Amino acid sequence: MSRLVVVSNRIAAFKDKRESAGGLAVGIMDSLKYQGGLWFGWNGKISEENKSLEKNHQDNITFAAFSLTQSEYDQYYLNFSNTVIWPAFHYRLDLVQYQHKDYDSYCHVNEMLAEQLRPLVNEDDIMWIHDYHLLPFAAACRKLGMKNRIGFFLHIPFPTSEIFNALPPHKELLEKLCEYDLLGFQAESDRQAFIENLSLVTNVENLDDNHIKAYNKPVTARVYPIGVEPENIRLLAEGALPPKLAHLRDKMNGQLIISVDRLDYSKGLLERFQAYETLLENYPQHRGNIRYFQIAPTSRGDVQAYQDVQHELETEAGRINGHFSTLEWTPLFYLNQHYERSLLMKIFRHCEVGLVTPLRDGMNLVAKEYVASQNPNDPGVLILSRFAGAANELTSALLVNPYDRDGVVAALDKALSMQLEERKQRYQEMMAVIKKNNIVHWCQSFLTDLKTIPTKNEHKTATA
Ligand code: GDG
Repeated sequence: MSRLVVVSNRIAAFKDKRESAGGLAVGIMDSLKYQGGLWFGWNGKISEENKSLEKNHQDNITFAAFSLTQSEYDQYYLNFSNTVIWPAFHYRLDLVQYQHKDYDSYCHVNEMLAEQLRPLVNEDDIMWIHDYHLLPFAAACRKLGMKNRIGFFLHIPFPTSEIFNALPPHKELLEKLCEYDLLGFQAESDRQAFIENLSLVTNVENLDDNHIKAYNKPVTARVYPIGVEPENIRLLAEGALPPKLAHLRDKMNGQLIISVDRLDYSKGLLERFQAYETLLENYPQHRGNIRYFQIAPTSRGDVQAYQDVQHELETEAGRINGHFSTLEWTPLFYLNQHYERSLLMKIFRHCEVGLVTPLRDGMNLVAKEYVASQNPNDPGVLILSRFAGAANELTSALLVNPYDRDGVVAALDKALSMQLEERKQRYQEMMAVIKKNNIVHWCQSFLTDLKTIPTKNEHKTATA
């Protein structure tokens, strides 16, 4: 059996326990264990001298981690990946700061990584590359003569042409993406946006539904909505709350609203705080009876736009609490901290409403985790942004437009007063999808396609 080689910006630490790793890391690790293989990624360290790979072997998997120099970290990671691609792909051109030298570094790092990886890859290995830091990775591998089957999964949205065209290297990026054999997207809208962008810059031949030919290269572009591990989440969520928290929950009468996000401007945290404020303003019957918990661990704290949103949230949380708090009641708990995964799932289960309102999101796993954590006999209600990929599957959530404050407020009021029958019905409909499209299904369908689609080489031979 051919081995699987996974390449991602960050590598899961080989010592990560299964219970504490997120679903994505678990899904990939399970595929690697089954097939045997290699996980290649950044160890999160910055080092000027040490360019040798940090290697570990465990459970049939070799972990090979590289470090970045300070200038690679600044230009490839902070600037081009996180101050150009991330904001643009989340429709925030106002936050894009493009410089040629950052794009050059981005391509250079991709080439350097391909060179480091090449000696570790066998001819018949299949390669699965993850996310927006590595758009040109297959092109870099092809330049080195590597003929392996290479697939790519984009975890974030793919923007429409009005946005994508604003990126100076947009044509080059599209051509480089066509060096992959398989391109995976979270949602049909992302796949369509990619094809539309491609059609504007080159001739695209439709071979059949998902197979196209562009720049004379065959590419398969398909949708694979990422999932979670519902059974594992259920087990974590069912466990007892730590005693202090259980005591706190008992003391807190009334209903709880929970949101969990990396602290990121794409998640719509500020708009959410404002919607909560309007709820308290317009529906005074909820005052004193509800509490909203926002867990938002700092993310990409070196990027200015992330520091800005963090300050804005602190100000807003203080202002809202200052306005509405009483001696007995605090309406909003803003927790800028990271919590253990197993605790998060328990917290989800104890909260009556899951409020997930990103302005734009590839999928949003929190929405699925919230539902999978619920007690089937007394489930909470999910409020979900229609701009999250998850909204395509979780159609029984209360779907909202996060830019429509009054709409979010009305959904909050509806969720807080929803009867058990309706909550159960919606929960069951969402669980059916979550169970079917779980993380194992996601890994397996991507890898089955990657192993079976005609590759660029086979296609050349067949058409020669
Ligand atoms: C990208 C795409 C796509 C959050 N806080 C804590 C914590 N988390 C966990 C959540 C969830 C994960 O992080 C976040 O996943 P999301 O999907 O919600 O969002 P991104 O991080 O932006 O992920 C996204 C995803 O890739 C997968 O393809 O869905 O659209 O943007 O699992 O639970 N985990 C722990 N402590 C925290 O404080 N342990």
